[in-house]
Amino acid sequence: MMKLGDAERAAALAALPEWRLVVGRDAIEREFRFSDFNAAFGFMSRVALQAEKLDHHPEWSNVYNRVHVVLSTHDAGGLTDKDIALAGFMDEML
Ligand code: H2B
Repeated sequence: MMKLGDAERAAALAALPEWRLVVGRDAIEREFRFSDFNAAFGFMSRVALQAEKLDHHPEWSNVYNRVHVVLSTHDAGGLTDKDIALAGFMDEML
């Protein structure tokens, strides 16, 4: 699996305006906010099923109605198209 090059990275991030690069690490992050815990956990459940299907898993944490997500491909040591695909899926789930 190949890490994204500079041009691919710029194009991918332009298409994911709610996501930003993590400082000091080759990863992207986004904070999701929901109406309540039930909505947040429902989102996490749908993403979890997709993550298993893709065999690609988020680093995330949940506090009540907030879900903080970091995506990076551990096997590649940085951002790959798998992270971009999972970020896109999460955005579509809203
Ligand atoms: N998720 C993420 N984010 N990065 C990986 O490199 C990764 C993963 N690798 N999920 C998968 C699982 C790997 O460990 C299994 C064995 O396929």
